[in-house]
Amino acid sequence: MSLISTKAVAEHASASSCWIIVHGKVYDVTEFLPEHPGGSKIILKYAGKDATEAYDPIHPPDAITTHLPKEKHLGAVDPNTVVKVVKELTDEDRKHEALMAARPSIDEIINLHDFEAVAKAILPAKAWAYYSSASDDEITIRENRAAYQRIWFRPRILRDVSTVDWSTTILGQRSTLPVYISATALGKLGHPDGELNLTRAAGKHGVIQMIPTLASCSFDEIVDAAVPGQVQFLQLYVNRDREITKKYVQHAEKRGVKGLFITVDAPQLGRREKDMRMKFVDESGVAKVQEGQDGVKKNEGVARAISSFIDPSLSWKDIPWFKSITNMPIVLKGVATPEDALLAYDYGVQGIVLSNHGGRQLDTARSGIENLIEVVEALKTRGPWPNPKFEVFVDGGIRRASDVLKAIALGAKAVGVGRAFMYSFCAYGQEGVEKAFQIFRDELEMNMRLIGARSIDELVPQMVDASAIHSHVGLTPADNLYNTTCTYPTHSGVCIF
Ligand code: 173
Repeated sequence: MSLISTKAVAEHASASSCWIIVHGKVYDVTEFLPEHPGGSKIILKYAGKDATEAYDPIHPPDAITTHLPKEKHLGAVDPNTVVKVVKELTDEDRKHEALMAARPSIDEIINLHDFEAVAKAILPAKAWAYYSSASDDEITIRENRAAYQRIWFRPRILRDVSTVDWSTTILGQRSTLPVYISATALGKLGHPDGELNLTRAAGKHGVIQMIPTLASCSFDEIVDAAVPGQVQFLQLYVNRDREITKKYVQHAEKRGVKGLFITVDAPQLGRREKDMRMKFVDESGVAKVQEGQDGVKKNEGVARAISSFIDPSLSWKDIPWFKSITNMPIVLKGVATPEDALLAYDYGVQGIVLSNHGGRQLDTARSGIENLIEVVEALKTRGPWPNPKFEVFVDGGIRRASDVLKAIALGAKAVGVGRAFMYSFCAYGQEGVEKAFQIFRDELEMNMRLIGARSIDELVPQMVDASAIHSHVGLTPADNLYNTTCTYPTHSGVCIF
């Protein structure tokens, strides 16, 4: 195929004929304009030009090649016609650079909340809004923290805790921590290497990463970045076109993925209002007046705009089909009741994640840790507990090893952490994620000694008092250590928290 000059591309710079360049390839997106989930306006901004930089944080590299019909793939750009332009820094880029330079040194980070505070300070407003937002009044996201504070320890003493071991297995795979990296979408909004920060850190430290369907990096990039023997799971959003899902799942299995986590709590995405408001604020922070003009619904933030492929008709009837297309263990992510936990068990999947999607879906849904207690009781009706054939995981709000230990004492096999790891790489890249693992290790060692548990299987329900867990009103202590009690390090005399 002959090469296409940038001049030829520039001739197609309108809605009636719109060509764009992504990663050195030219695409005719004219007919796709009205279908683009993010609206036509954003594409038209790059009509006749190279759109790679805008494309990259939001789409995996293969999104355009898989979604645009082959005949619209026009060919490669003639590299001799490409004028290298030095990228002009926007005000936002400059601000981000200055804030990154003013970050506290990573040595000053001592707990996982600190990463969040730095991420909040340094992230572009859109990225922070997307990552931190939760649905409606954000009651559930707060409850995810508060619930752990309604559980108290009953520590045992004099048990010779000179050595403690927190390693475990998750779906039969070794893990150095009783914590896995849960899926979070769009990693490049927060760091140019996106999810690869997690992969690299996880490979180095023997932690399991769950690869998100909606990662900014492509699935293959993430698998390619793993070291030999590194364990990865896949989080799955089920496509309306089941052939696409089948291919994706089977490709993942072929590439060595060891577990399939099907998200079951998002037939429609929750309204994350922080994210929704961002849509209509332009770079200068001024609200746009003619909102909705480009076909993007007013109430759609980044996530909703790219989630239309998710199939709301997904049902229990699909489970046998999933079992027929893969031999990977299947885990349902987003279970919230004992009724559904028992259905999952009876449908023969290998586990469940008790999750409310980080508070981003149904607001005032209960926390995973609260549901765990009822779910374990229900599962005991199906045979001896713990059941080697069925693992229960919990995610949402976990920021401390003490949270992890509470969940395990109450019957969780391991816990998922999403945002905290993401914030650690937004703030400090791979090194940040490694530091987050180190914080977990330090806290696990200390807490296990103080509880009197030398290994994960010595964590038993008698070590916690969860009698207040169902009490949703009253004097739940605010999680305000990081707001009021401690003072944050200053850098160059400026406290950025
Ligand atoms: O929570 C999310 O933001 C999420 O799961 C998602 C779903 C679809 C598109 C992007 C993100």
